[in-house]
Amino acid sequence: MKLTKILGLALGVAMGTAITAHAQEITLRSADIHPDGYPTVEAVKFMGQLISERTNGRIKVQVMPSAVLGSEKDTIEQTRFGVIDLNRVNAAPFNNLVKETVVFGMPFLFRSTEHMHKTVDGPIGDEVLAAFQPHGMIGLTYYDSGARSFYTTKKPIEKLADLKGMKIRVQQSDLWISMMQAFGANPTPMPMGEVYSSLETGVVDGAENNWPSYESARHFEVAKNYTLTEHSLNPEILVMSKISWDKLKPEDQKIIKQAAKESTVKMRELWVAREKTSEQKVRAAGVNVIKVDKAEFSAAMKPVYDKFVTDPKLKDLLERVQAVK
Ligand code: BDP
Repeated sequence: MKLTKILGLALGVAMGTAITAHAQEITLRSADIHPDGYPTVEAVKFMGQLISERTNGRIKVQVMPSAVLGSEKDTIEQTRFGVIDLNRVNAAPFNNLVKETVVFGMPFLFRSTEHMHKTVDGPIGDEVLAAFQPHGMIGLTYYDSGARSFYTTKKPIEKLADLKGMKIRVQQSDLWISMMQAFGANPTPMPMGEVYSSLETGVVDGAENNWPSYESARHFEVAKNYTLTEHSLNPEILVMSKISWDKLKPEDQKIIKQAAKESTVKMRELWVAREKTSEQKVRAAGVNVIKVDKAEFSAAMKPVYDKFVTDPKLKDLLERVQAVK
């Protein structure tokens, strides 16, 4: 073996798992808790194809779906340490670390999907992506996540008062814990992977999510009442480890950033279709879909805004989001 090859190999090992033995070829591992076929997973695969084409196969993306790399909270840490290169996570598990992400999760903030798209596609979206950098991550792009609504195992939620004292699973975020308290519920934070059995065994009385996650994770089998509160349009965020990013040449960084943005367009098409098929599937399975007076739920959210948007910078960010037409 030539000395240069030995050196190359040693370098590859020293630089971590992402760099393969052939010094020029890079495989970026991307985490997702959703399975193959879910729009977020397929969008990152699509991004990988674009990157591979545009680098003549030098850089590839390998999506590791179904939480094989761990829960979202764990994969965020691994991403910061460069163990995972790319990570597609909902904005909520970033809340405690990257304060700016709190704004997008605020209940009943976005008036519509268009409002959310306009916000994340514009300068505000870029500003929040840039806020990841001091925390060891590069914010690449946003994906849709529809609207989140409640679902319960026994008692259906027909009005705000029904939530009183109910044990509701939430994502691991202080904002989401407070939101559930403001709804009158008893929040139980846990990773997505534990929700099915927690619903089944009665550890929680309910949870909340969009149609595709409710269907894909099969929560509809054990929680058959779906109440259309649509309390948050919190988007998904695709990030890259800053450690992995810094190993790349500026031209390759540009290719990745561009491919990520293009994958958002693809993702939105996949999302619209999946929302429909997921809704049809759970309705066909006999789920009890309940309409509510959303104003009543929204009016209960003032304490959440008072508690989480105190910092003048966040207040300004929130007001700018509200002003997006
Ligand atoms: C789904 C998000 C996923 C979250 C999950 C959850 O796509 O990133 O992990 O909700 O509630 O909608 O944990």
